[in-house]
Amino acid sequence: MKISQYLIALSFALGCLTSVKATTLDTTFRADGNPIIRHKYTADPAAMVYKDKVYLYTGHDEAAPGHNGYTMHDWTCFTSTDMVNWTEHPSPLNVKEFKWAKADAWASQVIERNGKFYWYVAVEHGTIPGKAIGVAVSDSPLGPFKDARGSALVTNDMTKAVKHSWDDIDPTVIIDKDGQAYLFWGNGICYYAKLKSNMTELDGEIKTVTLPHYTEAPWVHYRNGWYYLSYAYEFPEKIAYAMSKSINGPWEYKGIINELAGNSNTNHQAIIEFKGQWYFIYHNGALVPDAGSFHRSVCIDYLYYNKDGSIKRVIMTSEGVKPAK
Ligand code: FUB
Repeated sequence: MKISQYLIALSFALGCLTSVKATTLDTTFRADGNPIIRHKYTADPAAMVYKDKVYLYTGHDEAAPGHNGYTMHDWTCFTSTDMVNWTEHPSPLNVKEFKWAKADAWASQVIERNGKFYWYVAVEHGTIPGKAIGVAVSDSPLGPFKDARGSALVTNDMTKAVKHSWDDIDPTVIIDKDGQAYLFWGNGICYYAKLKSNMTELDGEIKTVTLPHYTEAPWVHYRNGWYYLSYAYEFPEKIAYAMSKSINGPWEYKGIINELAGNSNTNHQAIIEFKGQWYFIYHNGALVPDAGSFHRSVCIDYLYYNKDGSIKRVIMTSEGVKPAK
């Protein structure tokens, strides 16, 4: 059996082992391995480290059992000081906050700038056919978050590189060392653009990055002189990545970092460093009774680098990670 087949089989095995457990809001719980959240279905993780705490924001899968599609109305927020003991906070953002949108609280990311927190989201636009990207802002990472513009930041009529209407999804934002912020996003093609320092307007043209078998879910991070652009590869999705010395490229494709995550067609990663350790945060379809592509669950495993800066393949585990010191 090849290593990739073994990992897929392992992932499916994990998917059969974990069942939903009840908890209440504002309670602290200890993650009992992967998936880390077992009282609801969570997807599309994005994580931010702020003042020695990890803020984990996720989508929320609420499809009726057997429904073959996404039902997603709001986003969730969990915090931790050690990656194992978590506190769930009341949902800080619902798609209803964006009056111009009509549905679909899809993938998102929160980033801090000058003491304000900006939450970039993908939603379905109410009047311009297709998906769109919005941005909400708050003085606290726990919210409440308010629509920062009263209109979409990116709409389907602004992007022409692919023909389908859901190419404007999965926003991720990075602020470069010189203070310039960049927004990356896209399904079927990876778009990127500069953001103005107010974080709520694009600054200049929308460009594209060519990446092999790019599907969606870009995430950009920086380490030791390298920029890393990870993304969902093929469909069903693995996670692959490219590296560059500049955020404007050229990007060199480096390979797969995570195999199919088990019982879910999609995968969606966040990569963070916390207390000297790197983490790979993703989702799978491992949580019964409704486990699957529309009932996903967030997991965390370690991420390691080689000496040349390339990333080692992630080993998905049922045990998850140990408390960070
Ligand atoms: O959760 C809805 C969509 O599925 C996300 O936007 C994609 O990244 C995929 O995970």
